[in-house]
Amino acid sequence: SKSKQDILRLLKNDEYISGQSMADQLGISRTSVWKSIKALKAEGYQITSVPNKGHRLIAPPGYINQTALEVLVEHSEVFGHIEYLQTVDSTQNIAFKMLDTYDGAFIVVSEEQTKGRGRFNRNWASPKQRGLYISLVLRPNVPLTDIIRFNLFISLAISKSIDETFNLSSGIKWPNDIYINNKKVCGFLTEVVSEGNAVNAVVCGIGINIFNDAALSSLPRATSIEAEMAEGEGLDTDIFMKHLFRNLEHYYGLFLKHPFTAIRDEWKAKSIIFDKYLKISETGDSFMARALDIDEGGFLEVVDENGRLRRVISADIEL
Ligand code: BTX
Repeated sequence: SKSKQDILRLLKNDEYISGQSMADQLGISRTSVWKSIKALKAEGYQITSVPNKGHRLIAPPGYINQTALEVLVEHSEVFGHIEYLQTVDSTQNIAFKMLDTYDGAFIVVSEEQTKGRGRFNRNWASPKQRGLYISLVLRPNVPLTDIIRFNLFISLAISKSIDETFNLSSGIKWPNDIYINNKKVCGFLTEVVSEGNAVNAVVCGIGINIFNDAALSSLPRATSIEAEMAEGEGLDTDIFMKHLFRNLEHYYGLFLKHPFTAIRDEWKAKSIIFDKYLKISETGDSFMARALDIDEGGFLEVVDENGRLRRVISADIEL
Protein backbone atom coordinates (compact mmCIF):
# COMPACT_ATOMS: atom_id res chain seq x y z
CA SER A 1 0.00 0.00 0.00
CA LYS A 2 0.95 3.64 -0.37
CA SER A 3 1.56 4.26 3.35
CA LYS A 4 3.69 1.11 3.60
CA GLN A 5 5.88 2.44 0.80
CA ASP A 6 6.12 5.87 2.43
CA ILE A 7 7.06 4.36 5.76
CA LEU A 8 9.73 2.21 4.19
CA ARG A 9 11.20 5.33 2.66
CA LEU A 10 11.30 7.08 6.05
CA LEU A 11 12.82 4.03 7.73
CA LYS A 12 15.56 3.96 5.13
CA ASN A 13 17.00 7.17 6.56
CA ASP A 14 19.02 4.90 8.82
CA GLU A 15 18.09 6.50 12.12
CA TYR A 16 15.48 5.84 14.74
CA ILE A 17 12.24 7.55 13.88
CA SER A 18 9.20 7.62 16.11
CA GLY A 19 5.76 6.44 15.08
CA GLN A 20 4.39 9.88 15.89
CA SER A 21 6.91 11.62 13.68
CA MET A 22 6.12 9.27 10.79
CA ALA A 23 2.42 9.85 11.31
CA ASP A 24 2.96 13.62 11.30
CA GLN A 25 5.16 13.60 8.23
CA LEU A 26 2.76 11.45 6.26
CA GLY A 27 -0.45 12.89 7.60
CA ILE A 28 -1.78 9.52 8.71
CA SER A 29 -2.75 8.06 12.07
CA ARG A 30 -0.31 6.29 14.40
CA THR A 31 -2.44 3.20 14.08
CA SER A 32 -1.90 3.02 10.34
CA VAL A 33 1.82 3.62 10.87
CA TRP A 34 1.87 0.69 13.24
CA LYS A 35 -0.12 -1.49 10.85
CA SER A 36 2.27 -0.76 8.02
CA ILE A 37 5.29 -1.55 10.17
CA LYS A 38 3.72 -4.86 11.10
CA ALA A 39 3.10 -5.60 7.43
CA LEU A 40 6.69 -4.74 6.50
CA LYS A 41 7.97 -7.04 9.24
CA ALA A 42 5.78 -9.81 7.86
CA GLU A 43 7.38 -9.27 4.45
CA GLY A 44 10.77 -9.93 5.99
CA TYR A 45 12.09 -6.49 6.88
CA GLN A 46 13.97 -6.48 10.15
CA ILE A 47 12.76 -3.43 11.99
CA THR A 48 13.69 -2.83 15.63
CA SER A 49 11.25 -0.90 17.70
CA VAL A 50 12.61 0.74 20.85
CA PRO A 51 10.38 2.63 23.31
CA ASN A 52 11.06 6.39 23.37
CA LYS A 53 13.32 6.09 20.34
CA GLY A 54 11.14 4.68 17.64
CA HIS A 55 11.73 2.35 14.77
CA ARG A 56 14.77 1.57 12.69
CA LEU A 57 15.46 -0.66 9.72
CA ILE A 58 18.25 -3.11 10.56
CA ALA A 59 18.69 -5.09 7.44
CA PRO A 60 16.88 -5.50 4.21
CA PRO A 61 15.22 -8.86 3.73
CA GLY A 62 17.02 -11.54 1.84
CA TYR A 63 14.66 -11.93 -1.07
CA ILE A 64 13.50 -9.20 -3.40
CA ASN A 65 10.89 -7.21 -1.62
CA GLN A 66 7.49 -6.42 -3.00
CA THR A 67 7.20 -3.02 -1.36
CA ALA A 68 10.67 -1.98 -2.49
CA LEU A 69 9.71 -2.88 -6.06
CA GLU A 70 6.47 -0.97 -5.78
CA VAL A 71 8.44 2.08 -4.68
CA LEU A 72 10.71 1.75 -7.71
CA VAL A 73 7.77 1.49 -10.07
CA GLU A 74 6.04 4.41 -8.38
CA HIS A 75 9.08 6.56 -9.14
CA SER A 76 9.68 5.10 -12.56
CA GLU A 77 9.45 7.25 -15.62
CA VAL A 78 8.96 4.19 -17.78
CA PHE A 79 6.80 1.69 -15.94
CA GLY A 80 3.32 2.51 -14.76
CA HIS A 81 2.28 -0.67 -13.01
CA ILE A 82 3.73 -3.71 -11.28
CA GLU A 83 2.02 -7.06 -10.93
CA TYR A 84 3.76 -8.92 -8.10
CA LEU A 85 2.82 -12.57 -7.76
CA GLN A 86 3.81 -15.48 -5.55
CA THR A 87 3.72 -18.22 -8.13
CA VAL A 88 2.91 -18.41 -11.84
CA ASP A 89 3.56 -20.75 -14.74
CA SER A 90 5.58 -18.07 -16.52
CA THR A 91 5.68 -14.30 -16.06
CA GLN A 92 5.73 -14.11 -19.86
CA ASN A 93 2.32 -15.77 -20.05
CA ILE A 94 0.87 -13.44 -17.42
CA ALA A 95 2.34 -10.39 -19.18
CA PHE A 96 0.77 -11.41 -22.48
CA LYS A 97 -2.60 -11.91 -20.80
CA MET A 98 -2.38 -8.43 -19.27
CA LEU A 99 -1.56 -6.60 -22.50
CA ASP A 100 -5.15 -5.46 -22.89
CA THR A 101 -5.55 -4.52 -19.22
CA TYR A 102 -2.78 -1.90 -19.12
CA ASP A 103 -2.03 0.53 -21.90
CA GLY A 104 1.47 1.61 -21.07
CA ALA A 105 4.59 -0.09 -19.87
CA PHE A 106 4.39 -2.42 -16.87
CA ILE A 107 6.19 -5.29 -15.22
CA VAL A 108 5.22 -8.71 -13.98
CA VAL A 109 7.31 -10.28 -11.22
CA SER A 110 6.86 -13.64 -9.58
CA GLU A 111 8.65 -15.33 -6.69
CA GLU A 112 8.49 -18.64 -8.51
CA GLN A 113 7.71 -20.06 -11.93
CA THR A 114 6.48 -23.56 -12.49
CA LYS A 115 7.01 -23.36 -16.25
CA GLY A 116 9.63 -20.69 -16.71
CA ARG A 117 10.71 -20.76 -20.29
CA GLY A 118 13.88 -20.05 -22.17
CA ARG A 119 14.38 -19.69 -25.88
CA PHE A 120 13.00 -22.36 -28.22
CA ASN A 121 10.70 -23.51 -25.41
CA ARG A 122 13.55 -24.69 -23.25
CA ASN A 123 13.01 -24.74 -19.52
CA TRP A 124 14.16 -21.95 -17.20
CA ALA A 125 14.69 -23.20 -13.64
CA SER A 126 12.85 -20.76 -11.36
CA PRO A 127 12.93 -22.03 -7.77
CA LYS A 128 10.91 -20.12 -5.20
CA GLN A 129 12.53 -16.92 -3.90
CA ARG A 130 15.91 -17.83 -5.34
CA GLY A 131 16.00 -15.60 -8.36
CA LEU A 132 14.43 -12.66 -10.09
CA TYR A 133 11.78 -13.69 -12.59
CA ILE A 134 10.51 -10.61 -14.35
CA SER A 135 8.77 -9.67 -17.58
CA LEU A 136 9.04 -6.11 -18.85
CA VAL A 137 6.24 -4.96 -21.09
CA LEU A 138 7.23 -2.04 -23.29
CA ARG A 139 5.65 -0.42 -26.28
CA PRO A 140 8.37 1.20 -28.33
CA ASN A 141 7.36 2.69 -31.61
CA VAL A 142 9.91 0.79 -33.66
CA PRO A 143 10.00 -1.66 -36.54
CA LEU A 144 10.20 -5.36 -35.80
CA THR A 145 13.79 -5.56 -37.00
CA ASP A 146 14.82 -3.29 -34.09
CA ILE A 147 14.25 -6.04 -31.55
CA ILE A 148 17.74 -7.37 -32.11
CA ARG A 149 19.04 -3.93 -31.21
CA PHE A 150 16.74 -3.80 -28.19
CA ASN A 151 18.37 -6.96 -26.84
CA LEU A 152 21.81 -5.41 -27.07
CA PHE A 153 20.80 -2.43 -24.94
CA ILE A 154 19.04 -4.63 -22.39
CA SER A 155 21.98 -7.01 -22.05
CA LEU A 156 24.26 -4.10 -21.22
CA ALA A 157 21.82 -2.79 -18.61
CA ILE A 158 21.66 -6.15 -16.84
CA SER A 159 25.37 -6.85 -16.94
CA LYS A 160 26.26 -3.39 -15.63
CA SER A 161 23.75 -3.67 -12.79
CA ILE A 162 25.26 -6.94 -11.62
CA ASP A 163 28.78 -5.50 -11.68
CA GLU A 164 27.89 -2.21 -10.03
CA THR A 165 25.98 -3.80 -7.18
CA PHE A 166 28.05 -6.83 -6.36
CA ASN A 167 31.52 -5.83 -7.42
CA LEU A 168 31.56 -8.67 -9.93
CA SER A 169 32.69 -8.83 -13.48
CA SER A 170 29.91 -10.25 -15.59
CA GLY A 171 29.97 -10.57 -19.34
CA ILE A 172 27.47 -10.63 -22.13
CA LYS A 173 27.20 -13.84 -24.06
CA TRP A 174 25.56 -12.83 -27.28
CA PRO A 175 22.69 -12.98 -27.94
CA ASN A 176 20.73 -13.74 -24.76
CA ASP A 177 22.77 -14.54 -21.68
CA ILE A 178 24.87 -12.96 -18.96
CA TYR A 179 27.76 -15.00 -17.64
CA ILE A 180 30.05 -14.80 -14.64
CA ASN A 181 33.26 -16.85 -14.67
CA ASN A 182 32.08 -18.81 -17.69
CA LYS A 183 28.78 -19.76 -16.12
CA LYS A 184 25.30 -18.54 -16.83
CA VAL A 185 23.81 -16.28 -14.18
CA CYS A 186 21.06 -14.75 -16.31
CA GLY A 187 19.06 -15.44 -19.42
CA PHE A 188 16.62 -13.16 -21.14
CA LEU A 189 14.21 -13.54 -23.96
CA THR A 190 12.30 -10.98 -25.96
CA GLU A 191 8.94 -11.84 -27.42
CA VAL A 192 6.94 -9.46 -29.52
CA VAL A 193 3.38 -8.70 -30.54
CA SER A 194 3.50 -7.13 -33.97
CA GLU A 195 1.35 -6.09 -36.86
CA GLY A 196 3.23 -6.42 -40.08
CA ASN A 197 6.56 -4.79 -39.41
CA ALA A 198 5.27 -2.62 -36.56
CA VAL A 199 5.85 -3.57 -32.95
CA ASN A 200 2.77 -3.36 -30.72
CA ALA A 201 4.36 -4.64 -27.56
CA VAL A 202 7.65 -6.07 -26.43
CA VAL A 203 7.58 -8.62 -23.64
CA CYS A 204 11.10 -9.06 -22.36
CA GLY A 205 11.52 -11.85 -19.82
CA ILE A 206 14.58 -11.76 -17.61
CA GLY A 207 15.67 -14.51 -15.24
CA ILE A 208 18.55 -13.83 -12.86
CA ASN A 209 19.85 -16.45 -10.43
CA ILE A 210 20.43 -14.56 -7.22
CA PHE A 211 20.76 -17.21 -4.53
CA ASN A 212 22.30 -20.67 -4.61
CA ASP A 213 19.85 -23.45 -5.20
CA ALA A 214 19.90 -27.18 -5.78
CA ALA A 215 18.00 -26.65 -9.03
CA LEU A 216 21.04 -24.82 -10.39
CA SER A 217 23.62 -27.41 -9.37
CA SER A 218 22.00 -29.92 -11.68
CA LEU A 219 22.53 -27.61 -14.65
CA PRO A 220 25.97 -27.95 -16.23
CA ARG A 221 26.85 -24.27 -16.55
CA ALA A 222 24.64 -22.33 -14.19
CA THR A 223 25.68 -20.11 -11.35
CA SER A 224 24.14 -17.52 -9.05
CA ILE A 225 25.21 -14.12 -7.81
CA GLU A 226 25.52 -15.53 -4.30
CA ALA A 227 27.82 -18.29 -5.52
CA GLU A 228 30.10 -15.83 -7.30
CA MET A 229 30.28 -13.18 -4.60
CA ALA A 230 33.22 -12.82 -2.27
CA GLU A 231 32.44 -14.36 1.07
CA GLY A 232 31.22 -11.99 3.71
CA GLU A 233 30.01 -9.39 1.26
CA GLY A 234 26.38 -8.60 1.84
CA LEU A 235 23.89 -9.41 -0.86
CA ASP A 236 21.37 -6.60 -0.84
CA THR A 237 18.57 -7.32 -3.27
CA ASP A 238 16.96 -3.90 -2.72
CA ILE A 239 20.06 -2.12 -3.97
CA PHE A 240 20.34 -4.53 -6.87
CA MET A 241 16.77 -3.85 -7.93
CA LYS A 242 17.39 -0.12 -7.70
CA HIS A 243 20.44 -0.35 -9.96
CA LEU A 244 18.68 -2.72 -12.33
CA PHE A 245 15.69 -0.43 -12.75
CA ARG A 246 17.88 2.61 -13.21
CA ASN A 247 19.97 0.89 -15.86
CA LEU A 248 17.04 -0.72 -17.66
CA GLU A 249 15.33 2.65 -17.89
CA HIS A 250 18.50 4.41 -18.94
CA TYR A 251 19.42 1.94 -21.68
CA TYR A 252 15.84 1.66 -22.85
CA GLY A 253 15.88 5.44 -23.26
CA LEU A 254 19.09 5.21 -25.26
CA PHE A 255 17.59 2.44 -27.38
CA LEU A 256 14.66 4.70 -28.30
CA LYS A 257 16.90 7.56 -29.39
CA HIS A 258 20.18 6.16 -30.56
CA PRO A 259 21.62 3.58 -32.90
CA PHE A 260 23.59 0.64 -31.54
CA THR A 261 26.80 2.49 -32.34
CA ALA A 262 26.09 4.72 -29.30
CA ILE A 263 26.85 1.79 -26.99
CA ARG A 264 28.84 -0.42 -29.31
CA ASP A 265 32.24 0.08 -27.65
CA GLU A 266 30.82 -0.37 -24.19
CA TRP A 267 28.93 -3.45 -25.32
CA LYS A 268 31.95 -4.98 -27.00
CA ALA A 269 34.06 -4.45 -23.90
CA LYS A 270 31.56 -6.54 -21.96
CA SER A 271 31.10 -9.22 -24.55
CA ILE A 272 32.69 -12.61 -23.86
CA ILE A 273 32.50 -14.11 -27.33
CA PHE A 274 35.34 -12.38 -29.14
CA ASP A 275 38.77 -13.96 -29.64
CA LYS A 276 37.44 -17.45 -29.06
CA TYR A 277 36.47 -20.42 -31.16
CA LEU A 278 32.76 -20.85 -30.93
CA LYS A 279 30.32 -23.53 -31.97
CA ILE A 280 27.51 -21.70 -33.67
CA SER A 281 24.17 -23.37 -34.29
CA GLU A 282 21.62 -21.75 -36.54
CA THR A 283 18.44 -23.45 -37.65
CA GLY A 284 19.82 -26.94 -38.05
CA ASP A 285 23.21 -25.80 -39.29
CA SER A 286 26.15 -25.86 -36.94
CA PHE A 287 29.73 -24.74 -37.51
CA MET A 288 32.89 -23.59 -35.76
CA ALA A 289 33.83 -19.98 -36.13
CA ARG A 290 35.59 -17.03 -34.58
CA ALA A 291 33.62 -13.88 -33.86
CA LEU A 292 35.12 -10.78 -35.43
CA ASP A 293 32.70 -7.99 -34.78
CA ILE A 294 29.10 -6.98 -34.31
CA ASP A 295 27.53 -4.65 -36.84
CA GLU A 296 25.15 -1.72 -36.36
CA GLY A 297 22.14 -3.97 -36.77
CA GLY A 298 23.31 -6.41 -34.10
CA PHE A 299 24.41 -9.11 -36.50
CA LEU A 300 27.46 -11.03 -35.46
CA GLU A 301 30.23 -11.18 -38.02
CA VAL A 302 32.19 -14.41 -37.84
CA VAL A 303 34.80 -16.22 -39.88
CA ASP A 304 34.32 -19.97 -40.18
CA GLU A 305 36.95 -22.71 -40.48
CA ASN A 306 37.11 -22.30 -44.23
CA GLY A 307 37.90 -18.62 -43.85
CA ARG A 308 34.49 -17.67 -45.04
CA LEU A 309 32.89 -14.54 -43.55
CA ARG A 310 29.37 -15.07 -42.28
CA ARG A 311 26.79 -12.97 -40.49
CA VAL A 312 24.68 -14.67 -37.86
CA ILE A 313 21.66 -13.62 -35.94
CA SER A 314 19.96 -15.10 -32.90
CA ALA A 315 22.07 -18.24 -33.03
CA ASP A 316 23.01 -20.56 -30.21
CA ILE A 317 26.61 -20.24 -29.23
CA GLU A 318 28.80 -22.64 -27.30
CA LEU A 319 31.99 -21.21 -25.92
P1 BTX B 1 17.92 -20.10 -23.00
O1 BTX B 1 17.13 -20.98 -23.90
O2 BTX B 1 19.12 -19.40 -23.53
O3 BTX B 1 18.39 -20.88 -21.73
C1 BTX B 1 17.73 -22.06 -21.28
C2 BTX B 1 18.79 -23.11 -21.02
O4 BTX B 1 19.63 -22.67 -19.95
C3 BTX B 1 18.17 -24.41 -20.57
O5 BTX B 1 18.05 -25.30 -21.63
C4 BTX B 1 19.14 -24.93 -19.49
O6 BTX B 1 20.19 -25.67 -20.08
C5 BTX B 1 19.76 -23.67 -18.94
N1 BTX B 1 19.04 -23.19 -17.75
C6 BTX B 1 17.76 -23.42 -17.35
N2 BTX B 1 17.48 -22.75 -16.24
C7 BTX B 1 18.59 -22.05 -15.90
C8 BTX B 1 18.92 -21.18 -14.85
N3 BTX B 1 18.03 -20.83 -13.91
N4 BTX B 1 20.18 -20.67 -14.83
C9 BTX B 1 21.09 -20.98 -15.76
N5 BTX B 1 20.84 -21.80 -16.77
C10 BTX B 1 19.60 -22.34 -16.86
C11 BTX B 1 17.30 -17.90 -21.75
O7 BTX B 1 16.90 -19.04 -22.43
C12 BTX B 1 16.07 -17.04 -21.44
C13 BTX B 1 15.50 -17.30 -20.07
C14 BTX B 1 14.43 -16.30 -19.69
C15 BTX B 1 13.80 -16.60 -18.36
C16 BTX B 1 12.86 -15.52 -17.93
S1 BTX B 1 12.38 -15.66 -16.28
C17 BTX B 1 11.14 -14.50 -16.46
C18 BTX B 1 10.52 -14.75 -17.84
N6 BTX B 1 9.45 -15.72 -17.76
C19 BTX B 1 9.75 -16.84 -18.43
O8 BTX B 1 9.00 -17.83 -18.52
N7 BTX B 1 10.96 -16.70 -19.00
C20 BTX B 1 11.55 -15.42 -18.72
